[in-house]
Amino acid sequence: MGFEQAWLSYEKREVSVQWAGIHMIYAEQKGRIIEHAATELQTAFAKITGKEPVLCLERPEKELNGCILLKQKNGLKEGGYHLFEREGALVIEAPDEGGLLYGAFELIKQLQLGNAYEGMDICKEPVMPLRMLNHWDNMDGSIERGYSGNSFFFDNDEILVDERIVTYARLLASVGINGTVINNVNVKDAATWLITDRYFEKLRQLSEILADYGIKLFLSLNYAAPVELGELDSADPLSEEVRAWWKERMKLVFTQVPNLGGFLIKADSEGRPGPFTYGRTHADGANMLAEAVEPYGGLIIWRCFVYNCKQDWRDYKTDRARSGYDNFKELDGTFRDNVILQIKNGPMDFQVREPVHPLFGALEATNQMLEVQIAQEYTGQQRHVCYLIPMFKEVLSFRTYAAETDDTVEDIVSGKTFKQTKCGMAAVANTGNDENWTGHDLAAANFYGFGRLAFEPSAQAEELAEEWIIRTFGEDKAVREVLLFILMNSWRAYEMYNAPLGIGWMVNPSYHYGPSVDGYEYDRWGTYHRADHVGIGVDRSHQGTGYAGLYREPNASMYDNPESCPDELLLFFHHMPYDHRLRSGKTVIQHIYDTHFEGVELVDEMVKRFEGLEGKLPDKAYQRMLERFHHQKEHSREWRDQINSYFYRKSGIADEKGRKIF
Ligand code: GCV
Repeated sequence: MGFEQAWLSYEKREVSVQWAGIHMIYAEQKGRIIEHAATELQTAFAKITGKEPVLCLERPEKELNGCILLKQKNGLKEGGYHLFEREGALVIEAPDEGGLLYGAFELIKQLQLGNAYEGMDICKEPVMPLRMLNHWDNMDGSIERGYSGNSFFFDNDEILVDERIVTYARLLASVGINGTVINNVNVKDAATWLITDRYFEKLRQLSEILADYGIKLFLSLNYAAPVELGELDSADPLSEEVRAWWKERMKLVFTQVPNLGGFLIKADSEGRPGPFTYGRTHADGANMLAEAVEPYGGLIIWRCFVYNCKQDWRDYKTDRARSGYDNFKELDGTFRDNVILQIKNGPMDFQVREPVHPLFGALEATNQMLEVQIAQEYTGQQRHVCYLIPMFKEVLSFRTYAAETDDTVEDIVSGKTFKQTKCGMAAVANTGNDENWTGHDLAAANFYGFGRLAFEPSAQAEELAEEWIIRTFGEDKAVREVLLFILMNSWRAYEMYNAPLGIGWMVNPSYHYGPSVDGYEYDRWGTYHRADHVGIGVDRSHQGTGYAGLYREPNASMYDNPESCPDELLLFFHHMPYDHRLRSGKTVIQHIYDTHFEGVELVDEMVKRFEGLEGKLPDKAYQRMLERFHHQKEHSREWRDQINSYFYRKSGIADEKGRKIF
């Protein structure tokens, strides 16, 4: 299938005389990444300004006006760059090749945004060391929770290496992403064989393309590989035989695929194998693998998404939200230095609203990474628009109180709080082989925004959205204003017509799409709302599951008390009567009715404004989005009516405003 270039389409635009005057690009040092930085600049300038600058092999003698100079120079941290104008030349200085590439993309961004050339002076360093995508692509070509077509990495149990991978690598590098895991964390069947010679050659080719853009290839690993590959009858992490097997295997893998960064592991989770089978801990499992990859500089990224998925809904004490903390807190400080624990943003599973995961701030002596999901599994599956960067900003700015200062989630995963260097942020990817990469064209703003945010978390959600709009669709003012309005209101709108006040999970089981209030209520997954005729919510206070107490003070007390618990999370932490007055002054039930009516009205407004863009956007993109907006309009009504009717029927309390409820 063909593919578009997203924000790297480099459409021709009106530019100032100075920008148009760029005629030469010179890189002082040579190298595979520098070479790509220079050719990317050449292509971008040629297409945008209409004049192709020459790539110069010799340093220009004096006339530097109109030149771009790339120069390796120490002083900034890895991946950092300084881009400035000097006597008419544009200079990019960076300590390494990756920094030069990021500087080149910064320069292209400045050109696309039409910013001033003269006096340009931008100096940036990546805040998070690891900025990764996690693909949940299966080797048969399907994608778990994929909403934009099939995989472009795999088909029919083969690895695809083609032009699309090059564009993929360029897109990643252009926003600062420096690592990618290409296969699903649920490693089964052929994927278990990725660490065998069946796939080495293709993996090596793929990793080389990525390395050209400063990106490390990672793989998800099957913890039980020694058994499932038929070589051993145990995967016990303390068995000498098993340990020796992994050492040998890793030697082979890293010799054949030298650019490999390491492995991501989902163990003892949702039916996947792990060390629990042998009565061992997650630290035993992770450390065994870490020891095996250590000689090659490899990393083991171990997920904390571990919980009992065979729960009894009648059991009010077991709390899935506690499980990550309960499984990993006591292991703090016992992991090897090349292990990173990867923690989802919330304790449940990427709901539209969750509190921040309590492991952040609890682990002090363990490398850790934040995992978010830009694949919109629970947030509209790339059929509804839901720009998630405002949510990620809230997560990153959450104070954990693990220290007196510098204690936010951002501080922790950027290594500031506990002085760590192996940390960062990963996003479950939202790409597939659809022509536009992300199904909904506006979902690409999450792809773009995630990378930019991991590199520069101080960037504002609105600023990133605006950049993405201009880079993708050009400078038209109406396009910018309307798309910005839509993106910036989209998460709020989705939350309004979704499950109320932080409770989550009112979706059709398995698919996780569309309303089903009791869909997960009498199930085994630990995901309940506990609604009856009097009230709704899960008691996670000290009288309930005790979950609120897992946070440090003052967060623990704040969440424990319904009076101080933020409204938007009230039902996550407390079981409340429908007539309880929120801090907003509304009752719980009236809040449910109001937000569901207003959420739909907001969608209507978004769609109305969008329709005004006909003729101003590329036709194909307009039509693709229009179709999705019409669906969202209908589907948000379905959400509104099912949720409102359910709670009206349960509570018997009428809407104060007398609107139609079924
Ligand atoms: C890859 C949720 C999803 C699963 C996913 C899992 C995980 O449960 O629904 O599809 O599996 O999270 O993060 O491992």
